[in-house]
Amino acid sequence: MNNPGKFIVMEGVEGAGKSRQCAMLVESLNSMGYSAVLTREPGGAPLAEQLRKLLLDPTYSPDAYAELYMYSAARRDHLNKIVFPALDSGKIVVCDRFVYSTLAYQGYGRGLDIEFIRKVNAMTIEPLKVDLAMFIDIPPEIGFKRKGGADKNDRLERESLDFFNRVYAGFKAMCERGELTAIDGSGEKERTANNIMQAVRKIL
Ligand code: Z5A
Repeated sequence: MNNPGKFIVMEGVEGAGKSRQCAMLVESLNSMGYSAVLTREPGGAPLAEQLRKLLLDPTYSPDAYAELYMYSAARRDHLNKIVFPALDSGKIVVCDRFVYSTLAYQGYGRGLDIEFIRKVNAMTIEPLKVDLAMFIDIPPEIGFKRKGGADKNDRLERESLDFFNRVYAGFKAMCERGELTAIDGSGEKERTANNIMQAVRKIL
């Protein structure tokens, strides 16, 4: 798919500042005269948001394969309902988390085979092309400190620091492979936003 629009992804561990940075980026792009929209995964569309609630609810305990397929189902619905139409109309879509989170959490974190996840991801997003995928680099301990600790009502945030360190290592491995562009997220929000804009300008 040769998008008339652009598809930009922001990844990071909990508390890296993704949500804040995605909102700041969309605001900056719109003030520069582009037409940019903000969305997120899991979620972003009505059915996908319902799946998000189920995925984060500590009542349930899906195994890694069940998680993989639920995130993928939410993703396909989100792409069909929100992302493809926006890209077709020439918009810049900024997405808070995407397929790299599946590799990091279900692959490096939960231990599913990375190449298998890559195949599922490729089939799920067909024919989308990602224009830029960034990773806000903050280690998990700092992310949780920024948030004032993990949210115990969130099924995933109940996981051990060991799990989040594996997730972080997975994101770093994707940066080394050139799949993700690393953004230093250790400074003030404005500094991180400047680093992000430098990367985004290259694809505009
Ligand atoms: N997941 C998965 O397993 N597989 C998948 O395929 C996908 C997702 C797509 C939900 O994600 C969960 O789904 C997530 C991965 C999994 N699991 N967990 N755990 P989410 O994106 O909804 O949840 P989150 O990652 O936990 O988001 P978050 O905690 O809101 O983090 P954030 O968006 O990166 O941060 P933020 O809300 O913008 O900022 C957090 C705090 O830090 C806030 O108080 C800010 O004011 C502060 N902050 C931000 N920037 C700074 C700087 N620069 N300095 C100081 N303080 C700052």
